[in-house]
Amino acid sequence: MPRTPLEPRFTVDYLSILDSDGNLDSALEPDLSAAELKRLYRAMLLGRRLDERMVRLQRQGRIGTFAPIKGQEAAQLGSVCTLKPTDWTVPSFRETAVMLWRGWPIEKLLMTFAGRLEGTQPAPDQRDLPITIPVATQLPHAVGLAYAAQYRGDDVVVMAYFGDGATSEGDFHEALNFAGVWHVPVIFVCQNNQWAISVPLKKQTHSRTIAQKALAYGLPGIQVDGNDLLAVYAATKEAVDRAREGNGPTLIECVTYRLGVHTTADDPTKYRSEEEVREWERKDPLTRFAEYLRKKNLLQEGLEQEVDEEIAAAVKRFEAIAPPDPVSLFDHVYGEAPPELIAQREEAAARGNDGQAAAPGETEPPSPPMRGQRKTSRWRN
Ligand SMILES: Cc1ncc(C[n+]2csc(CCOP(=O)(O)OP(=O)(O)O)c2C)c(N)n1
Ligand SMILES: [Mg+2]
Repeated sequence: MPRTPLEPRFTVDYLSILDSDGNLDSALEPDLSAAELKRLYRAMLLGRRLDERMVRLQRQGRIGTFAPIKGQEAAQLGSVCTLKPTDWTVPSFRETAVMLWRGWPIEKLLMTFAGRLEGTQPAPDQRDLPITIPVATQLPHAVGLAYAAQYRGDDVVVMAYFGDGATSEGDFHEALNFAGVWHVPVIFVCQNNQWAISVPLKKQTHSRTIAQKALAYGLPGIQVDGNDLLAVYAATKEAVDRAREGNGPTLIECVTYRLGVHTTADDPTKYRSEEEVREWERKDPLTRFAEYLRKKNLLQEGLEQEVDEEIAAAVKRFEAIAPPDPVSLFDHVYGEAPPELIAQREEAAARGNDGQAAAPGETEPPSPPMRGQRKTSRWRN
């Protein structure tokens, strides 16, 4: 049966500028100044060293569950560095390097992962949404922010971050659809790190690329080597310029790899091979960029120590902050707390900070348990 090919014929491009062997395509080399390159490398190193430190802090029980970024520094910094402070970022839960670049103090990030509410709150003038744990739910919010900016005529671009696993959620598709229909200034940065906890990419999608999903929604999509900061920068800069000029959204797929655990509660040896990890370690974005800088004579001596000292000072400040009142655990769960929760809150308040029942004569909790005996809450039944 004769058929007429529809025009335009769709294509998806792949961009790489500095490959894993350090070969540079100098015709595509972005125009970044020495100062900008040095700042970016410092930010990558800070992201990496803080990441390693945070894993250790979690292992020592000094912070709670944490999602490391190791291996994804180029994808995060190559993209976020193209924004102005007046633009918006919309993170998922694995964007430490993005947040550092946007000015989140280290101790605030530590507070976040220590379960402290104050850590999650952006400064009043900061245009970053807080970390989002429910996968992909931040994406419609990002489109909403971009829609508002367009409606008000503000010079604002929104950059939303998410993973390969998020592309299987309805929110991802709804966000891309609305972004396309409304032609709003939003950049979708997918960090395709090959895994969604233990689910590999091939079980996530049968598409050859994630970038091509943009075509279904009428937006440009590009796949880049996400471990190549120069390629991520070039692709994102183009997308941001396009969005700022009123020419709509873009989906950028950064092909990268999570070198570490999914979170500190995960054991990846159960589902992926050592060889696979070794293979990606060879493509490490940090060593690749360091080599590029070394060739330009821009690598600063003693930088690692300087960065470690910055982290150590922040850890000290974090640990000097008074612990939270345990009763605050009950805050912000419900708009209007149900009676069971109010009763539990009162019981906890009567126990005081050490978690023990009040002494006779002090306020009696409703049903004091024996010392060491676990009290079953009504929620559990
Ligand atoms: C809606 C929802 N479903 C399930 C989870 C549990 N969960 C947390 S992270 C994750 C995998 C996410 O994978 P991906 O989007 O690739 O991001 P990555 O963790 O690799 O950065 C899942 C299923 C969740 N947080 N939210
Ligand atoms: Mg993933």
